[in-house]
Amino acid sequence: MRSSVRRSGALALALLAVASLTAAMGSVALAQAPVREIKVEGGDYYFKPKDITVAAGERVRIVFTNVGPIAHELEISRLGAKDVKWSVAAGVSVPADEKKDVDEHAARGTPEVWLPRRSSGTVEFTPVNPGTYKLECGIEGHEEAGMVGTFTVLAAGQQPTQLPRAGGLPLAPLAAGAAGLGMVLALGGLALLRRR
Ligand SMILES: [Cu+2]
Repeated sequence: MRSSVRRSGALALALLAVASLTAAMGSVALAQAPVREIKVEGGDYYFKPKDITVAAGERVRIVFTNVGPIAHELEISRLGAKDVKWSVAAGVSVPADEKKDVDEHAARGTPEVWLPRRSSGTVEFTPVNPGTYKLECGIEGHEEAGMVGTFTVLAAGQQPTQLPRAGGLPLAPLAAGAAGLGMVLALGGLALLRRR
């Protein structure tokens, strides 16, 4: 009897240890929720893809590559996104007036990146307002020549189907599962301790 009590106590402690570890793994996975990375190629005068769909509230990173022989922009007008951050690849120089313009757009929640010929850059942001917006190149005459598309924001939690998430693994359900398992294990451990 006595040794079985001791054994169940040890088991309970082991369960609690595994429980907290599992729950911790779950929260780490949640904290590192994947960014939806979308690669867009631009040239004279197109975007490929030209129609993009994401969900409100998810972090989006557009990697824009200008393969053309002249400068191009990628801009999502009136999106009202949160935390817009843009950058260009190392060694790519952006004229001061263009940089100022892109910075001003970012401050207003309009994602934009300006690129000289044959270069690449990124713009990262969190869309919050569902709707369909214009994806365009703001350089004069380019939209009319074909550098235009759509950027659709679905309601939060809706899953765009045409694009895989970066990494391809549905991390959020896995994380929730780990956290749930951690809770079950913790309850089991506590129940065992109480029985002593
Ligand atoms: Cu252009």
